Amino acid sequence: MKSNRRSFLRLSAIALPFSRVNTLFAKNAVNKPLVISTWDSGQIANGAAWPLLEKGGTALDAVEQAAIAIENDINCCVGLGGNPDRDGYVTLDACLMDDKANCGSVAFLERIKHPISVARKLMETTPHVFLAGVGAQQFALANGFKLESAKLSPDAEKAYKEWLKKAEYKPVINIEHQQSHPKGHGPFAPERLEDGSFNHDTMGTLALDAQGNLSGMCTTSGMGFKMRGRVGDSPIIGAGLFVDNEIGAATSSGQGEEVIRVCGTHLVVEFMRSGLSPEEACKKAVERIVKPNPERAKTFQVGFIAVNKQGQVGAYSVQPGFNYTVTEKGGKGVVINAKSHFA
Ligand code: SD4
Repeated sequence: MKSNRRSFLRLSAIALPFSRVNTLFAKNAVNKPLVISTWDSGQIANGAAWPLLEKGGTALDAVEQAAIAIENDINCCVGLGGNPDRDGYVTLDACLMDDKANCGSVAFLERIKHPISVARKLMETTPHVFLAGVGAQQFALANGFKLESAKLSPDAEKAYKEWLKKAEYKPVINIEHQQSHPKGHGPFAPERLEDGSFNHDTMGTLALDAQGNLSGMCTTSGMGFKMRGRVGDSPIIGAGLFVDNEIGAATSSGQGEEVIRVCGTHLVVEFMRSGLSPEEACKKAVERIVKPNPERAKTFQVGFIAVNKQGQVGAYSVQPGFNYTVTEKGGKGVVINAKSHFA
């Protein structure tokens, strides 16, 4: 199934101003169950998570189902249908974390349809937290996951061919140290796609279940046309995802390098621990990212979403254009535009 997620979901969602939604939430001492996901494509993720949450299922099962749904969808930025790296291979990163600080991650995983379920298997059946590359694939195959074709989805193939026309990669010693580039975020991948949209749409989902427990997941094919072997924030616990069942949970989307630098989602949760609301905590984490180089920050996007133990939600991003989807009582997803650092 191919979907132009942004346009389809915008039509199918009701956009409410953030302040109104938060007021609704604030009336309830604990607003549960609920599920929130990055972007308006969070409708797909939340739509898969909600039936479980509504029936009293666990937040962990709900976020895994959210990931599976979006990994099944053909889109630019999650799952095997996503854009490849600059050598033409789709490489997937995913992680999840539950209410007991159990976590599992996989990175640079190829030809496996549901990296999230490999991450969960790793979490539940081994003493380890993180597997990468060939080892992650071997682990998946040994556990019954099927090796999928390496063929690109038609959209990804088209986008890759387009990108190849202008790709100007030349191996340069220490190129990894360059932070700015006229074309966007470093020489590794374009900051924006041909149509002008930002080159990312990672799916991060956070759920608070009826028992009041939190879990989260993050799944992505990473930045399109990235360097081979490059891993972003998404599978890194504390960067792309963090859950502390006493406090809250956060996940991120955008330019992963910037999130890794500040241990972004761990920072958001720690700001909530100090008493900030989810939105305030996300804002402070964005400010931490922007502060070292405000000029450079004008060239990239990072967005955080967060939920606290009371079921209040919030988000903040570097650039305008970031949004997220909240599904709670009634099961209808609401898309909310995040406030941003730059106008
Ligand atoms: C990454 N955070 O790999 C991800 C990018 C993203 O869809 O948002 N991709 O850095």
